[in-house]
Amino acid sequence: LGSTVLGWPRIGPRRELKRAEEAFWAGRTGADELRSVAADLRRDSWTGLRDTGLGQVPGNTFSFYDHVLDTALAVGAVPERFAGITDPLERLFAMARGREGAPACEMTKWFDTNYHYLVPELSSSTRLAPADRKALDEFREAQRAGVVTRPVLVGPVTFLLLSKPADDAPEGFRPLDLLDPLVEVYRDLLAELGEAGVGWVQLDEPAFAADRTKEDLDALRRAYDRLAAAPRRPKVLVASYFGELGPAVPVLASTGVEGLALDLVAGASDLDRIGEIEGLDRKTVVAGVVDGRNVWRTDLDAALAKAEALRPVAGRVEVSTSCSLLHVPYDLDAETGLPQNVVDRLAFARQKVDEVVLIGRALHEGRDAVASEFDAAAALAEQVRAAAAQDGSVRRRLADLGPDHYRRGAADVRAKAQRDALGLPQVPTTTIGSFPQTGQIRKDRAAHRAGEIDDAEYESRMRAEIARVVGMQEDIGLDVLVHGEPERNDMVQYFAENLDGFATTELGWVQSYGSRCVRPPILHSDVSRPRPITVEWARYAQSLSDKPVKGMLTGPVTILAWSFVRDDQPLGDSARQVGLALRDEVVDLEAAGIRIIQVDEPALRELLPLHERDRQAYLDWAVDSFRMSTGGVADSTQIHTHLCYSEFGEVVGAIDGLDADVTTVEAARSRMEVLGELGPGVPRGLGPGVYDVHSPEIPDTDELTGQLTAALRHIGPDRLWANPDCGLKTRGEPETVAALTNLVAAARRVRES
Ligand code: THG
Ligand code: ZN
Repeated sequence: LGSTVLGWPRIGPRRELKRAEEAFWAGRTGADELRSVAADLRRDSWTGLRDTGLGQVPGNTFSFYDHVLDTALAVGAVPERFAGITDPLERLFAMARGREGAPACEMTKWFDTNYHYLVPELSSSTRLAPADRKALDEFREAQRAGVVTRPVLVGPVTFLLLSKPADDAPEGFRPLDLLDPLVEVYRDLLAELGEAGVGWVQLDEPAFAADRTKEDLDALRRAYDRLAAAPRRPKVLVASYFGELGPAVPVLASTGVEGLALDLVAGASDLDRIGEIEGLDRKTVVAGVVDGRNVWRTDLDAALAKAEALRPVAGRVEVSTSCSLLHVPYDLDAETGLPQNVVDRLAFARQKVDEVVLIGRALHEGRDAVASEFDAAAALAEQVRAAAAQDGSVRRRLADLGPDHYRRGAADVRAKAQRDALGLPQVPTTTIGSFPQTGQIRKDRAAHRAGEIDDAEYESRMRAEIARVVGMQEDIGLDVLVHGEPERNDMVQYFAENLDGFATTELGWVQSYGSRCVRPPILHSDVSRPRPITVEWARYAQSLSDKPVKGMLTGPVTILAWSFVRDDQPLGDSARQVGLALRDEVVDLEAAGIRIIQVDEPALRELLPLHERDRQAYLDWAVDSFRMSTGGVADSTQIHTHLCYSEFGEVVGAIDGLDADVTTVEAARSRMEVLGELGPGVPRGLGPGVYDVHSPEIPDTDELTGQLTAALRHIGPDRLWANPDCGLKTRGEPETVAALTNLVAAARRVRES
């Protein structure tokens, strides 16, 4: 096996795959061109990884969209509505993106990362069978390029645990019911790979890093006992990541698989009990000691010590990343604008591979063989540590905060003060914040970034756009306006660029879903706000209207959830620092005459820890940091928040805890069912989104009136708000105007009745 990495990014160092796919989808290019870009990317990945000196290169890490979708296609789990599409590429993209009469598969978050996968749909009638041969084809393709790879597939148990019952599945059907037939399919796939000369295959079972039932563990044992007994199979490496494996370690150790990969970054506690586990002495244990989720350089000696700790118990030890490198940018060397003291602390995917190779050599050849590299890395780390200054004033301010800083007046007292101050009608109409980003706005922002237009020119163009958007909202007749956010590229990146303690990258793209990428900012130091960020834009927008214009901010949890965060202090401490910086902004907005301030937390639920035992502590600091950011305003100032989902489950209590005066959520697709959950639990203003902004269809007034009327069955007219279910950034302008006009008409009808 040798030193290795569990996976590799696929979008291309310059987002080549994204460009090729979007050109193909738009009909500008054909499938051959797309396939050829993909083949080049695969070849470059394989040869590039081989040339680093890794002992083994992972295969099948490429994907046109998503590796869970690829696995569904490999085992024949194609929902009925796509079964008629014969062209494989067309079918893949139809499942991912939908087509006329066949809506796309649901997309959801890959564990606690910012990657999204497509949810397989299974039913008792799903005929599982080996279908496409992507893993095999790519193994052969790599072989032709001179590289022997270890094909990676999602393991059968995780595949089932991530699947959902198809709409037509019989009552009581559970995906896990298909374990035996699915394992038979994997046996066939393994046999094909074995016959083609594959030495090792990697089956990923990250579902076991979350809390699992005894039944799940039994399924794991049953699956791998059966797979281990398969004829003509390659050696099997079962990989888990994103946390400790806990009780799954002895289960896997007792099966006949040859290898086990452990995440010793997020799941280092697995080492505590490793000595008691029987059967590991017959296995290769892959020590995931280089963090695949974050961008910091590895403490090489500490990582080596973890790998060494496995030596007495494991048959053989190899070194790897904690998880696939899908979650980090390609190459630090491509960044030219980062400060040197930050660069000295960073490692992106390519740099992490070099670290794996070094630690692997230290493990097998002795530290002396790589002493100069280890010592140089340690010296640099020491130098960085010595130079790192804590921001004393931030820390003092945080230490001085008392309970009053987190607390506002009683909700009913605030409601009365706000009624008097704002004079809004019943069922007020508003939007979530962003308005369509026209091509011109994007061009203006790019020209400003490139220095082609100066600050004054940029500001005047953005002001013109704000004036246009405010005028448009006045014409439509909305009650609470927004400035439209033309100056923002992304709701997290924008704040990171304007706060001290964050760095932002030029090429640090990470796949979010399909062809969509984000550049997560890097939180490297204590956070503070050098100067007001949004205040002048908000003041200007408010000067144009007598109606309240909302101030718009991104909340501390979301800023952290969509950034690379510090690993030298608890996340809660970083959240409080961001919360304090936002508090200054909120207070300044109020002083500038802004009467309604929205602090969005769409990622509140995303960051929920995988293990139940960690959740309350998370929710406590999440709520605290939000309340700190909003706790500095008068009772008459109205605080809004927006959450991008409609199933609240374990976060209902926390949403109540945020104590926002108005909460807007997604609800259109669930026909207001969400109000059953939130209505009683959150006794303040509520804006259940009445139409789905992700669809280009224009909702008519009757339909919107129906949604509002349905909402009124759950909450009173004094608490209900009328709004779309998310920001309008990705919509076109004509449809936006039409939809909002109907929304205003619907709200008027409801008021009259
Ligand atoms: N911002 C950030 N992270 C996010 C989201 C976000 N993570 C979760 C969720 N939203 C992911 N959704 C998206 C939606 C659209 C895009 C990316 C993630 C997107 N990206 C552009 C692209 O790939 O072309 C690039 C955007 C840019 O120029 O910065 O469209 O909203 N931080
Ligand atoms: Zn939203």
